[in-house]
Amino acid sequence: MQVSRAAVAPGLTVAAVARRLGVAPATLRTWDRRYGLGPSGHEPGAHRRYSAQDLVRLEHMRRLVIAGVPPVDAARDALTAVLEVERLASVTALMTRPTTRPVAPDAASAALDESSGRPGGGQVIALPGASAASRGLARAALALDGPTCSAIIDESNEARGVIATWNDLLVPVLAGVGERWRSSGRGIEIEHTLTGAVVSSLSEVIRRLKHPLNARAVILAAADREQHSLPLWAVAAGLAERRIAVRLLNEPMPAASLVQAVQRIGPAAVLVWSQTRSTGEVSAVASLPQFRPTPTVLVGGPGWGEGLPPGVEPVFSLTDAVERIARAVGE
Ligand code: B12
Repeated sequence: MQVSRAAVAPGLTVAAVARRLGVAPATLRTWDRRYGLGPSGHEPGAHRRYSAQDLVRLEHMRRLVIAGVPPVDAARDALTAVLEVERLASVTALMTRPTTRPVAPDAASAALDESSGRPGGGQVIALPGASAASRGLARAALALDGPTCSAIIDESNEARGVIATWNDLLVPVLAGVGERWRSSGRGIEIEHTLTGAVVSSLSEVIRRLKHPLNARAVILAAADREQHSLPLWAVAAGLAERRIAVRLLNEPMPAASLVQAVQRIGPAAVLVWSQTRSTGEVSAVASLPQFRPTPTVLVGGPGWGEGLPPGVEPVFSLTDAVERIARAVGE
């Protein structure tokens, strides 16, 4: 569709578009030169001004490139896509808003910068052997682009299910981001972006479960002082796909509160996650198998050491956890 130029005049400069999209001005010039994604109404001698329609196209291009689509294909799509009226309206509103600080211009430019000839611009998350989707997700996380991260995860959940999404798309990126932090001490903001997107996408799967099959409850809990909880979200979503509902206690759970929760709810299964050695306290789970009716008590994560108490069993993967819990509730 076309938009009246008068409605959006005078349009945005290269610098303003670059700030709004979080890409380098040089990248915009490259996209213009190589793919014809420049200001559509540009007249010789006049200043270059981007219209709302141009901005929607560029935003589309940026999303595709971050998602791992080769720029030449992304540009073809951006030039031929039919632009939605609502999108155009919201971008037109964006253009009239006072300029705000860009979202992580450095990271976004680094992720998208073609002009340097160096994808990633030196700011990369190492993902040896990872899929194109994982690389796209890492780029979006590096650009602190939560909505694009969620869109990539949602798409994979839809197409391949939660377990494959977790194992093949998410684990490599989480490990890569963690490794980047370990080796450089940098990137907590990337971990937070990714965490938000993972939780939002997995919540969506969990929310869709309307009529669970399990009569008895399942409790998934983070260990005491444990802030890592993403694997619990993955288990909850994996079980939701099997129509099994859970009580998810994803914040650090003091040992006494966990005991009270199990006593009160009487679950068929309990899974406690510990990511780090400092939180894998076996005494916190020792009394759980003694409640009646006896729950299946499972612990998962690298935080648990040797010597688990009687009646407490380790699980080693998402598939393992989902299968064991499904069996415990009789599904
Ligand atoms: C996201 C993240 C965070 C987020 C957590 C948000 C949330 N709500 O979960 C935030 C930013 C809060 C955070 C904080 C911290 N984090 Co952190 N974090 C991570 C990161 C990137 C992913 C965590 C995750 O979900 N892992 C799950 C999967 C991806 O990884 P995995 O457990 O290694 O997977 C193995 C097994 O568990 C199994 N597996 C995989 N999936 C599943 C699923 C199930 C159900 C089962 C049973 C098994 C299983 O297979 C894998 C191969 O063996 C990791 C990196 C990493 N490699 O894990 C660091 C990491 C865990 N964090 C780390 C650290 C040090 C911290 C902090 C102490 C410091 C910091 N970086 O800020 C703080 C404080 C944490 C605390 N007190 O609890 C270290 C831990 C080092 C250690 N061994 O003790 C890691 C490993 C980063 C690193 N490489 O150094 N973190």
